Amino acid sequence: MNAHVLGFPRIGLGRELKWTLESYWRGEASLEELLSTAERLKRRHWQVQMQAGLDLLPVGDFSLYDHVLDTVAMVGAVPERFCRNSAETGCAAYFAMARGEARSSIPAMEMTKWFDTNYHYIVPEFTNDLRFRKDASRLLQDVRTVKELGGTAKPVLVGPITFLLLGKSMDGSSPWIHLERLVDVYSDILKDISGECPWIQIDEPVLCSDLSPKAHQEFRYAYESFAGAKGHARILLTSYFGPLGDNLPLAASLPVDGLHLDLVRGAEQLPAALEAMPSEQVVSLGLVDGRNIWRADLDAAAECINAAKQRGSESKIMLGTSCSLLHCPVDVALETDMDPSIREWMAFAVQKCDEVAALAHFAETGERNSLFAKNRKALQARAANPCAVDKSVRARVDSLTPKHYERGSVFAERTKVQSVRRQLPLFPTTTIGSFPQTPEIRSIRLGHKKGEWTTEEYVAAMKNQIAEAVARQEELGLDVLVHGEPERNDMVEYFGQQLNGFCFTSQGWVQSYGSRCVKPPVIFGDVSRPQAMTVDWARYAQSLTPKPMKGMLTGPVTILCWSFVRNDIPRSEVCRQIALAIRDEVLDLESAGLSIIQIDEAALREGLPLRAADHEAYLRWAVDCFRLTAAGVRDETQIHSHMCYSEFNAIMEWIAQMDADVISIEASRSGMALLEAFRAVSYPADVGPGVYDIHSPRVPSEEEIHGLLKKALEVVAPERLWVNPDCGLKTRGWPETIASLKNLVAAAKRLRREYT
Ligand code: THG
Ligand code: ZN
Repeated sequence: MNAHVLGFPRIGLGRELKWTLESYWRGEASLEELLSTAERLKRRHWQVQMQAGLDLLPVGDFSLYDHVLDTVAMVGAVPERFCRNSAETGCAAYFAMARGEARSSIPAMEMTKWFDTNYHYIVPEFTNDLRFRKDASRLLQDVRTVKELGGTAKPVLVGPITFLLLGKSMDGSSPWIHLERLVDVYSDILKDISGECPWIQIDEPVLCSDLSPKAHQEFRYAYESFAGAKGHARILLTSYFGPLGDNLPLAASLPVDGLHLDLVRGAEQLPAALEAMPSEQVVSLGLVDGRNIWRADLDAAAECINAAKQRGSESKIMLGTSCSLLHCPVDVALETDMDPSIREWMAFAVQKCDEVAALAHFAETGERNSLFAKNRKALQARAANPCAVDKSVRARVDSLTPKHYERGSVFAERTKVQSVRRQLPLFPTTTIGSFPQTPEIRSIRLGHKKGEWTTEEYVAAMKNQIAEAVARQEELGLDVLVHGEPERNDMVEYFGQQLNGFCFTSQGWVQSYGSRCVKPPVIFGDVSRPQAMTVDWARYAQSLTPKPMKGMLTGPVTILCWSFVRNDIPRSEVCRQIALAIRDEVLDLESAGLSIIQIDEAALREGLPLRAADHEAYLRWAVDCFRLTAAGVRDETQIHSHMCYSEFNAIMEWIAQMDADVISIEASRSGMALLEAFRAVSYPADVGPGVYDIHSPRVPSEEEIHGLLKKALEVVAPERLWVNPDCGLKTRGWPETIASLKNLVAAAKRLRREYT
């Protein structure tokens, strides 16, 4: 029986990778120190898996920054701008691709969300003249290390079709023109490693998305080529993040030795898949959820194993996680502060290895070991927990009527009575919400958390920070101000900490991109709001200035997407509960005198299902939940929203249906291209297309911002256009923030002169 995980979290139990990377980037740690930390982490992770009793150890799942970027490096698909300085190879070029090269102002490669997760990958860039060159040295080295440790290595590669479909063409040429050469490079790599490994895992999560006939054809070409290159090794083709659906006939007919199925999100596909797969092919059952933190229902998983066994010999089965464990935290044993009765319901990466091993043992012997009993007991306790159900919350959701989702009047009417508009100039300037989270701010929050600061001291220190941020904005001449969010660690965690139904890990870090991590809250019970969450800070900030201050909230869909969510009721139901809690906060802010309230839905696009056929159902409830939070206010109150990532052209109609008065979006990196979508649906309300990229410390010139605004005006009417950066500024420093905002205000002023 082959038991395996598709990948292990790489950030480390104590986020060692993060600390070493950041100190290396600051020039404090040497390359040797960085690499030795990486080596230590890899070995530790293999050891954890060996101790759990897993047979195949993934190699190549670890990365110093991102596994898609590793693939770029492995196949030599390095964009031209990083090749000029031939002295800079290896790590320097690698990190230049990830983070840009400040000295020579070479911009980084773009990053975007990995399917519908909160993880970001580096987007491969394709040009007509791109050349490939194999570099599999790291992979080979790791294979050898695993051998030394006494394990069996299973190299993990991002598949060529997924690689091409995730990349972007920089010159209009089709990425498919590279397939043949790319397949040659992969074949070469397979030849290098096939002698050393019984199995090679090739990840093609795009198999769980809508594929064109062209993609189907290219799949066949690639995997038929690999069949000739793999030697004695066997190829495990993995699908994950959903069922194969209409790609099942394709996947089951490719000449691969094994096929991995996500049986957490695609539980229902098992019978059809078993039917479709050739009898000699191995099925890898992805039964342990790689994306959530709940203990597995091992008895239910055992049913699937029994069904798969009926197909014949048990050697035709592998046991695994649904997807890589990259998306879950490392070890629940560290959570010593958590209510132990709730902690009992959870399994992080280390515990999931044990679950996979227990299932493999069952598949082999028919025996349910002690972990089965343990999980059964925990699941029963969880189901019976009184905290999971709050009758008043359920009743409130049940009593909702269509009018709870409707503002008093349509935008055209509201805009006439929104007094804040009379106060604002043409092209009003604002920021998205957060200002730099300085070391000082972090240390104030930490001091308070540790009890070193009294609450009074903490509040006073935070008020100072807010006052400073307000003063800076007034000095800059911004029109609509924000308080800067110094009190917030994370835009989701902050709200979760104040809501019922949530609990928190202290070490449950999950990689977001590079060295950056998030610590998603856990939603285990019905959600409600015991008291106001942001009103005191907002009221204080407004009291400091005659200019309008925005009340800043995170929307329900984003809170949902960036949490670990209970799996005993539908996500849409959880989202509606959150929406009601935020709605109450919106109304409290309004009563406190805030005339503008921003409800961010940074993650709305990311939550979009991978299959177009599922889009409408999701968008219906997601947009409804946003409307539910906003619809209680008077016409006079202006509702703003912000969304990250620009790829939402396809869902513009739905964005219009959110019915916000002002929406700000990321746009600078696409040179305002996405605004065309706003024209296409004749978007009725105000738009603030981001005029500079906050992901880089680069200061945009007034000229450049002015140019982007002129471009925006080709699509957006002057009286509808706002001026703001792409996103919040929490990861930036003050010097570049001030310099950039100065130019932003100057560009807006120049435009005003031109228009009056
Ligand atoms: N919160 C959550 N998810 C997110 C974002 C967020 N996903 C998308 C986007 N924003 C990702 N961006 C970031 C930016 C910065 C950080 C994490 C994700 C970050 N993290 C700190 C770190 O790794 O040092 C830890 C956070 C902390 O100090 O509390 O800086 O905003 N949920
Ligand atoms: Zn954003």
